This record gives sequence, C-alpha cells and structure tokens, in this order.
Amino acid sequence: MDPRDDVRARVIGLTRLSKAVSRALRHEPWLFELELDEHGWTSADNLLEALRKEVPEWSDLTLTDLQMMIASAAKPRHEIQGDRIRAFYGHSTPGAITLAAATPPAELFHGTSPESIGSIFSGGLHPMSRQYVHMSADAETAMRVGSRKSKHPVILTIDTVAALASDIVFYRGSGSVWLAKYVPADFIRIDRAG
Ligand code: HQG
Repeated sequence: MDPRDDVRARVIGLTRLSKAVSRALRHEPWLFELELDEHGWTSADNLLEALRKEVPEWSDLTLTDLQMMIASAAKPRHEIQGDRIRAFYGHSTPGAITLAAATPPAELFHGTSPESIGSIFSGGLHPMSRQYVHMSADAETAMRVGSRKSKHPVILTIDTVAALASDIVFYRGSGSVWLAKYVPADFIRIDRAG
C-alpha cells in the first residue's frame, strides 16, 4: 500500500469502517437513512453522508476511502459499482435480497459450534437471523467461520449434487461464500471436528 494510503487507512480505521458499512448494508440500513433495492444496492453518496456523522475521523470520508477499505479487506464483503454500493452476503434486513442461482462445487462446508449439531441434524441448516444459510467452498474457511462460534468448531460437509437433485437452490455470495435458503439434514454430514 502507498505510504500515504497507509496513513489514511490508520486514521480512518478500516476494520471499524468495514463493520459500520456491514451494519448499514446487511443489518440496519434505516439507522443510516438508507434503502436497499432488491439486490441490496444503495446510494454510496447517501452512505458516505451518514458515515461522516458517525465518528470524527470519518468527517471527510470519500468514495476512495470506501474503495480502499474494500480492496484491503481479507475477503470480498462489499462491492461498489458506479455510485452504488452493496454487501455481497450476510443480510438480516426484513426486505428479501434476490440473488442469482448458481451451481456450487460438489461439496460445500459449514463451520458451526458443537452445541448446534443436534438441532442441525434434526432440522437442517436454517438462516437463523440472516436471510440465507452461509457456506464456504473450502473447509479451512469454514473452520474460520466456525471459530467465531466455538473454540472447537465442527465442520459440516454439504453434498450439493444430491441437494441440487432435490431442488435445493444455491446462490453465489462472493469469494468462497455460497448461500441457500435452507439445507435439509439429508445432505449434511460431519467432515471433521476442530
Ligand atoms: C447455526 C461471516 C441450530 C449455524 C462468516 C451458525 C460467514 C443452527 C448460526 C457469515 C441451525 C448462525 C455467516 C439449526 C444453523 N439449529 N443452529 N437448525 N441452523 N445454525 O453468524 O454461517 O466475516 O448468522 O451453524 O464468515 O456463522 O461477517 O452465520 O453457527 O460467511 O463477512 O446458526 O458471516 O462473514 O450464525 O456466518 P451466523 P454463519 P463476515
């Protein structure tokens, strides 16, 4: 990163900014006076205007700062196109976000806590507070996701070939992330315990 960008990144606090953007675009757009369209897009100008009031270090926040935050993130969470911005996944807003169906790899992975396993095997994977169940294309990512929930996460493998044959629809999130409205227990097995 250019040293001037590095200084700017430190002043802004990119992780803090990323969390605020996720809160606005995934969970509580109304707190930022934003409306999401059916694909999750909203005005980047309106978001910037709201964020500038959030913390003093963001009082002169620009689109370039948001682009730097997105480009330096460990994984693709947000996307800017022209004057619009959206979160790729993770939504818990009441208005449904419409995604395009896509064919996933033959296996997907989901990291969770040991406490959730009984309920998942009796009733399947549910979105819980989000709009979609989140899965990962690789077990290592699923392990990181599960580590947010437990020191000893359990990695589940989803047989997407069998699920697709039963008309379960999968959607592309971004990077390693795949989504579905629901995954029945029939297509889930334990991969390995952490
Ligand atoms: C569990 C982060 C009991 C599920 C991550 C999970 C991800 C059940 C929890 C993204 C259940 C929901 C999403 C059932 C599901 N009974 N528990 N029937 N069905 N669960 O946080 O997948 O870094 O809403 O196993 O990396 O952990 O923010 O979902 O433990 O991609 O970009 O209910 O969020 O992305 O937890 O994480 P979450 P998640 P970011």
